[in-house]
Amino acid sequence: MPEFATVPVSPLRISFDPATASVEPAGPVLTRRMSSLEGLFADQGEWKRAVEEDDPVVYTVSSSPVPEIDRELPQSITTIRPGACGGEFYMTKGHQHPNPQGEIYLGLTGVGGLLLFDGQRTEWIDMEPGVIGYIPPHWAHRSVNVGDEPYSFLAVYPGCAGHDYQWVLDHGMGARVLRAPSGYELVPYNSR
Ligand code: S6P
Ligand code: ZN
Repeated sequence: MPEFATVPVSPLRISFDPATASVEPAGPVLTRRMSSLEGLFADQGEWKRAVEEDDPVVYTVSSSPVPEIDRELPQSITTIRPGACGGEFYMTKGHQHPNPQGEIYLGLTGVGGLLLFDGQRTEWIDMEPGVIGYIPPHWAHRSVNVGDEPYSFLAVYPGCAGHDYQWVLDHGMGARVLRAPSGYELVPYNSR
């Protein structure tokens, strides 16, 4: 018998309902409203106005019951609502994994993008249903909904990876994703 650090999870069949952005069987569900994205949108005045008006939900993260522990491979489905704040598309907070590990995303519904930043280089991967975006170790990552319907994707990552949100507050993401006549445009992070 192999030795497990903790009690192992049983094999699972997990289904996703795009209409409710939920998974079954369900694990933790995280709802991020505008107020939890302080300091991330360039237009802080517009961010404050949105928080005071109705503090809209920007995204949800529905996790399976697989825990974030060593040797396990947790999964979650993020659904970002359509919208923008000061012309900047709705997005996730963004983070780096302090225990550097690769991660994969699979586009499920809508259109969005995966913004990656390693402290020097910025990369952008267009995401749509059926596209796999690969996040190498050490790259901070943020997801953005650039469409007019919910954008959802599956994330699969090692349970030992951890999440560092302060790194993005300290270093930015290299670029911002703005509404543009052609759909969207990437501009340098500190240009606004
Ligand atoms: C976890 C993975 C995703 C994000 C989710 C929300 O490693 O990258 O499940 O947690 O998309 O983004 P954030 O930046 O708020 O954690
Ligand atoms: Zn991640």
